[in-house]
Amino acid sequence: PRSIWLADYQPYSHVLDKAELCFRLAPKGTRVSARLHLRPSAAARGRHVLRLDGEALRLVSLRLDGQLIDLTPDPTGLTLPADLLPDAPFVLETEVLIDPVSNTALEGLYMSNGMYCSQCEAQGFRKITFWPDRPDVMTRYTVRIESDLPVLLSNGNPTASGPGWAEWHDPWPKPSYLFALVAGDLVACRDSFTTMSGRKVDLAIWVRAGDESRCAWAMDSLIRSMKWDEEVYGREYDLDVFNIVAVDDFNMGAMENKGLNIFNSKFVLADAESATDDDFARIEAIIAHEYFHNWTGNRITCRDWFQLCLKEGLTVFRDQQFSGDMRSHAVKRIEDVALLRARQFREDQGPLAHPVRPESFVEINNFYTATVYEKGAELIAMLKTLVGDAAYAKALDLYFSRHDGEAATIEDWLKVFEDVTGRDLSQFKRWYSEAGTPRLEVSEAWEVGEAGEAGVYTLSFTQHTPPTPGQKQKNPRVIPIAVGLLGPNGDEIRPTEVLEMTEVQQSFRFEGLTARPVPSILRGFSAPVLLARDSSAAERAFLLAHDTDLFNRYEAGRSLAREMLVAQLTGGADLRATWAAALAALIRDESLDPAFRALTLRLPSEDDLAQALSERGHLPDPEAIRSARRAAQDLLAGGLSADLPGLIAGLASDRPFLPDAEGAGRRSLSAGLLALQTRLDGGAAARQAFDAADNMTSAIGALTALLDIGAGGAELAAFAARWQQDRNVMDKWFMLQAALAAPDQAVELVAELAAHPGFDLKNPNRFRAVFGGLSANHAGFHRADGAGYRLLADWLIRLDALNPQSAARVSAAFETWPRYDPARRALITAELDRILATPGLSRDLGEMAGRMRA
Ligand code: DPP
Ligand code: ZN
Repeated sequence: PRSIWLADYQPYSHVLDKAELCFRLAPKGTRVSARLHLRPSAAARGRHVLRLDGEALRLVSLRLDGQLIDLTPDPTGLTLPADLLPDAPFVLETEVLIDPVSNTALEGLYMSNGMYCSQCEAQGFRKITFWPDRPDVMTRYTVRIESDLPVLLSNGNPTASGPGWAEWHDPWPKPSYLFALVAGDLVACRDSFTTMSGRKVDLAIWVRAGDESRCAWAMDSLIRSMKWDEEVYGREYDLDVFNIVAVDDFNMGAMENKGLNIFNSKFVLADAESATDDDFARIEAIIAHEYFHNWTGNRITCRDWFQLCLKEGLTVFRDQQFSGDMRSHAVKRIEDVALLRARQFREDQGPLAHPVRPESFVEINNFYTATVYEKGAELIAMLKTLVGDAAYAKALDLYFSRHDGEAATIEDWLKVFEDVTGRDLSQFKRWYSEAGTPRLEVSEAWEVGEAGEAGVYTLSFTQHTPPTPGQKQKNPRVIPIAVGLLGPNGDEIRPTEVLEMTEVQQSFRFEGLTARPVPSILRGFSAPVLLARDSSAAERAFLLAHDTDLFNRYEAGRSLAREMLVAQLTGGADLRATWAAALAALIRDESLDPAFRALTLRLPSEDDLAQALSERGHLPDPEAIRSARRAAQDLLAGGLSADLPGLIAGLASDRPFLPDAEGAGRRSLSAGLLALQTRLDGGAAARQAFDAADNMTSAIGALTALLDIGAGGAELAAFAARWQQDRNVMDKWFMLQAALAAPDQAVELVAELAAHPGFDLKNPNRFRAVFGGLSANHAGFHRADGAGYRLLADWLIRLDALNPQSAARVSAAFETWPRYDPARRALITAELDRILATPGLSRDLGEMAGRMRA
């Protein structure tokens, strides 16, 4: 398959002035009629061929200005020769037949539990009808749907309906990837929102009968999102209705189609009994994310798919700001950075590393990555840090006014910041074009003053970015480094200041100090870099106790735990006592937010440790990592044994469950402590907690603690008996078992779960629960005989035949292979080769396996 290059971008030959679509829905033969009002673009005047994309379509008829024409499509579309086309506006009418029932790829129009549903991002619309399926071709759509199903939805505003039909008109020009259609037997949870200019918007969340009681949180989140975007970004909603639909079979989390967001049901439905605090937080964030796309993505869209980060990085940044405002900024930042490191840093260090704005792709679906999304959001955060809040706000206002209704680029985005601030951002732009995580080394110097005089403290930084696939040479980046200084007694003696590094090597002096300070570097994680600093365990413990920047306080604990474990695994100094004492003090400190304590209590994951070892040039041994990590948990549990029952009891509450940040924090710390207690009491407390749980968070916390010590059989059975009819809840049951099975049992257990009657290869959530669970089980997946690799490859090949996009996504479990020992490397690459040799392999999985193998 061919690579597509950013450098080859060409504007489209024609302008699409408006379009009318009619869908006559039938499960195996849906008839789609399209009328495209086209004219040659100014640049292409003087006749040009017209190329329309189209895949898996049966062309019934094609008419040009009413005249039937006889053309045969090729496998990827239809070309109308130049001599057929007028050099003036014309109307092209097509009629095609499509087969939603057979569409297991879940791209285009498909069926899920008797409901018709569409997914068009990135290139699904070409599976619905012949079309210029590219984001820079925007037009106004009128849609008619004919079906006996009671609920018929599309984008924009409803204009007319009758028995068996409905019509919709979207007044806002949009690219085809934002098209949506839903038809089904659905019920609505309704509310309304009055916008800042006083327009009333009807809100509806459409679900299956029986799920109405689980929509309240999503609706509440939607209303808060609409209000927040008005208050913080001045963005008002622009249609009479806003519809959300929940669907069980969905490749992504959710989709921001104009006025008709479609959601994976697990990111909509929630109540205390069936959803955890994490689910509630994720629903709030994703509802906000998709809503925020209405301006950052829909009103201003992307010129081409290389600009994906333009809408995704910015919208992730906006949803992170929103969640921080709704909850705790420090806690949210800690969680976001943990995710960035676990997924994006991992991606950057392996064969799938790519720039935030890639230069080429074979299948764009393979670039909906942590790099484009999460690192893309970090770039926005850095820009905001560099220019300041006021200039950021001005730049965004200019972006919205200058580019409303356009398909824009990263160049356009950076230009508004340059115009507002007068800064030259050409060096900053390297963050978009160069892949890889810069490594920032720090050294320090202290010059004591003469008697009675102040001393000078100097921080020196060196940046280096290792080569990534296709990019050997790296250039120095602009790195905002937020630094504060603490005095020997723990008081802050210099508040946070942002140092702006632009060179390979740079020093910064702090004058007028009376004693040697302790530096708190990269506060708030002010840049997505790897901070390499040889500081002592004592200094990390000091910062864990005193840092006034909560993120760096957490970071001190995390790095202390990591250094302690790395030392255990590589024969370094024994730091366990320092670590355990520092952490125990923090856990007992009831003046600290429980959510913060819960995050700091969490040890680096086994995968994090494998990454840390590999960064230092060691081969990670999955079994040894697991043992060292568990031994550390035992040590901590032992040290806290007298306090645990009291601490846990102190966190209990008689109030009914509320999914707020305060309650979530308490439950999170309680679950962390219960996991430690379970290592001491064989599961007695956890069993009690499971039986007493009146909400899903507490039940899952207890079950996790039990499974982690190899217990929990009875609880698993009880859980399944209660929830077997609930797809989303049962995903947790599948996932937890796979992720927490003992390493020597994980592969067999996962094979059994895949043979379970509840396993459904057509449901992406269930596949991810089972096989994402397997790859999250670090020691189990990396079993020395390669059985884990073999099992995953077998199932990826099977899934690929049905759903290439999901298969490709899960295949990234193999991306870490270069870290491991030669035997494991050989086993993984052999599985990648086996995948590559599969006849009929998809472009999606083929590109992923090929890049991992290159
Ligand atoms: N639905 C995905 C998202 O919102 C892709 N746009 O990020
Ligand atoms: Zn998005």
